[in-house]
Amino acid sequence: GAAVPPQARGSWSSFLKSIASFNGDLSSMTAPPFILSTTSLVEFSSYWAEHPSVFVAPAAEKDPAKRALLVLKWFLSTLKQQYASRSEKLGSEKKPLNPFLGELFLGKWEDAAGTTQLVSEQVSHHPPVTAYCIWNGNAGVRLQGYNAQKASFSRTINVKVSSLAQRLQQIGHAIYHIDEYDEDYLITLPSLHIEGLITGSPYVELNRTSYIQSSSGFTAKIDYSGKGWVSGKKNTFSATLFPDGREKEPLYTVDGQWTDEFTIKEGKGKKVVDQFSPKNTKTTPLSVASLEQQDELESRRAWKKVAAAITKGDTDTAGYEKSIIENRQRELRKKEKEEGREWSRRFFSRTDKFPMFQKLAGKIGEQVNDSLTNGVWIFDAEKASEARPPFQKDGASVLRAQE
Ligand code: 0T9
Repeated sequence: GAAVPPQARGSWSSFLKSIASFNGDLSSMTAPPFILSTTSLVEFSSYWAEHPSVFVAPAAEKDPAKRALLVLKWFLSTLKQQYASRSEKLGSEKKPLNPFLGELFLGKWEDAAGTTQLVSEQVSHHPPVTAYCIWNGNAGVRLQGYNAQKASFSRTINVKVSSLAQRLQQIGHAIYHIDEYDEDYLITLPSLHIEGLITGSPYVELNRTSYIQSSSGFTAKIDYSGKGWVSGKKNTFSATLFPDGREKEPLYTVDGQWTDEFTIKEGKGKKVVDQFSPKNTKTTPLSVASLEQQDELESRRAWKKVAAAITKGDTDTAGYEKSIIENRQRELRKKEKEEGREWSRRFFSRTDKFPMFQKLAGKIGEQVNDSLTNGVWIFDAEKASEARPPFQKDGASVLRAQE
């Protein structure tokens, strides 16, 4: 494989052997240094709003069906950032840093859409679960969600192709809320698999189906497919938006590639009404506080030394610095256990009731599976308002960045 550095070939093939026989989770395996990323998984929540004006657009639409369409358009517009941006930037998917419990990633986007704010917190370490809330106060929209991944391995041996892929089911969900219409959209997450493992240049492909269910009576169904054996383009999807229960009568159809461009058509697909090009649309950079101004639990500050060592290719120092973080975490857990308490999450709370979720999930046959995510997590505005700076006392909608 061309992507594996010559000196790493041995370690890559033993890594592959270990994961294939272990049949388990890549995130828990020790991977060779060349495939390590300096970014923690807690940062991935920011992919939901890298086009802030697309994120807030639904709030300005008066027609309920068109509003649901704009929510679908925004969701589709996030896929390239979510699933292909690292491969594009780094040449392949890399193994993210595994966040510690309580790790935070805070930031904001400032652009034509005003200020859009992000709070992401690692709410569980075993299993790893990230919760997030993203909101824009001017527009009155808020996205909150939490997620974990469940892994399994598949091996396909074909006459020409021998492949090893990791399949990941995403557990958890997101809810997009619009204040003006008091409307909620339940977003389920696509399954994915990681290909390119044999050649050492892993990348993500999406598969199966995901949904967006609105409280206003619309369902969006998105079917994903990749480059098939014979034909088909990579990163392909086909989506329909229909009134609940009337799948055969779509109001809109969206087709294309989530990395390239897609077209929105009316009804079963005649008249083009809109299009979007993830490929040609610039993202707004997220601003985060400088390292000195960050809280100790903020990701980039906490992982600073590990990241610097990875960048230098200094595996020993990276391992040493990582063990300092891990030992500290072990001590904290031990102390909590002795004192009979739990780590208190800064922005999220565990809940056993989430009526809106239950209501919308029922319509698309989804279930809450809290056993895989160590609970169901919701943004806790009260906690957020009590949190230390940069969170101000005057309510959760006011998150000011430090000057
Ligand atoms: C939520 C997203 C998720 C996180 C990542 C599977 C994966 C960790 C989870 C699902 C985001 O909203 C969307 C995008 C990409 C997903 C990651 C891709 C990936 O490879 C990792 C896993 C855990 C690995 O690190 C595999 C290691 C492999 C690249 C080489 C050994």
